[in-house]
Amino acid sequence: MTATEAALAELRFHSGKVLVDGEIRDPLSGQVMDQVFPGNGRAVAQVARCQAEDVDAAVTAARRALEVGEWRDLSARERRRLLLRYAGVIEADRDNLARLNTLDSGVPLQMSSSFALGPDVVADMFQFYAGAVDKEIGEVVPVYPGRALDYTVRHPLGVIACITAWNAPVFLFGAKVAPALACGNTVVVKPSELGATATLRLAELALEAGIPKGVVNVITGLGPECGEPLVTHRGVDGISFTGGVATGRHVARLAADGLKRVVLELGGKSPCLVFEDADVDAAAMLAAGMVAYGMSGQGCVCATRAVVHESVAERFQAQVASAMSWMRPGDPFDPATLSGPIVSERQLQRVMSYIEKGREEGAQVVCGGRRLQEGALAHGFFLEPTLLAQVRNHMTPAREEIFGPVLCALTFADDDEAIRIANDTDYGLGAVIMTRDLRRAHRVAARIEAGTVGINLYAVCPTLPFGGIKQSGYGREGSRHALDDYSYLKNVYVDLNG
Ligand code: TXE
Repeated sequence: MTATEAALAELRFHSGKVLVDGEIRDPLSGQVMDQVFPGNGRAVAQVARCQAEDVDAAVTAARRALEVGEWRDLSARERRRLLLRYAGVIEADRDNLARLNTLDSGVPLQMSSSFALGPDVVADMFQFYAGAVDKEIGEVVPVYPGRALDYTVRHPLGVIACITAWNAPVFLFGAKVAPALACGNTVVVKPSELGATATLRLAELALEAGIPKGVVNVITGLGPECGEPLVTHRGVDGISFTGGVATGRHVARLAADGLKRVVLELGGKSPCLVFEDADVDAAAMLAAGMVAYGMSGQGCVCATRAVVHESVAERFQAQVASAMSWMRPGDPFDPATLSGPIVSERQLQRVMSYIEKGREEGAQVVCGGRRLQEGALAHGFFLEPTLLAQVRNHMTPAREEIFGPVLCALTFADDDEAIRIANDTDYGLGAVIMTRDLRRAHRVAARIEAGTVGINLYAVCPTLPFGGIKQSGYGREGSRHALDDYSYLKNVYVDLNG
């Protein structure tokens, strides 16, 4: 029995359901579709195929929950207490949630259980924002010419639509729902149609924690049938979206009609700059790890362009190829597996087409590039981690987000050229600078156009603001800055004359 077969025999989850107004039930549409597990290509669950009527039911429930005030009008102490309790039940369910994250995304269990991506960091997000609830302090503002007192307060936006992608269902739920709830909003979460079991479980845990029904709702389905009616619904006040650029742009356009507040997290083409004084072995390990380990490059902030000083390029490439050779994909439920499959056959074909395009445009495939179909991997969507060398920044694999285990290696001659290549992209999510020279590190960091810059490493932590510029989107997740995206500022003027 494979690790996946053993896990599937044991795992219990909601299949083909929605969670609306505290009730886990069939969709009103009566329609479901298969959820295919990327590790074996088989249907392992069903996903409810919601239509406009389900969207309406979920938004109505969220609006009702907002307006009765059971959540919005709670005292800071009480909301903090419930969010901390929510964090506690997420922690208690961590092993189950990690497995559901693997089931929904194909991300190996080791990564689904890690602090970078798994239930622990989501529990931490709820703790972090629970702590923020009673520290939201307004301002007293000087005002003239009359005698007056003027102060500011923050209010929730209302009902937030949280639309998430398939690559990190548990993490993305926390990144959006924790700050939204902390501000007093209610939410309708729409996870990717590729896998919804973890999202349903997280919403169920909100009920177990004592969060009132209707505050957290989950509907599922396809973008045009379920996502669009959600974005355009009159009862939705704000949208927090993670997904591809084309979809994000479309969502922003639809939201513009209702002038709704939007947060967009749209991925990237992040560079990893390796200077001649860097620890080249560490740089190679980091670069290989970001595309080959764990999510197999299906992470928005993965540095997929290695921009390497020409004097160390050969050594860097050899080390990357060596690291990739032992980061080979395997059964996602095997706790020893470091690297997983691509999420779907369609996405696998897309990734392979980028490798082919790179070859045609003059890149050299140093290692990988082949679909893995041996033994237990036969029916899954597995691809060897791939290093493309001799890549120039105008080539297609260097310009477009591949979202697979493919690293493009480019070279530079001096710092100015490195920065020029790093910034010559439509995206602006992240960048890593590998150097032992602190002055250079800060000098370069100041000139990089990206929402996050890592010097010798990246980290994900609820205390850090995360988000992009340019085509990577706008708004910030994590940190106290996320609270601004889920609330509005009210100014209160008090006349003191008379
Ligand atoms: O994402 P989509 P896909 C990138 C990555 C990937 C590409 C396509 O390059 O190859 O996007 O991935 C919902 N109105 N990223 O097709 O379509 C959809 O149901 C409202 C980067 O999976 O953007 C899902 O819940 N919603 C990214 C969510 O949008 C709509 C993570 C994302 O799906 C909709 C994932 C519509 N018209 C992919 N159409 C990152 N930022 O990390 C779809 N959706």
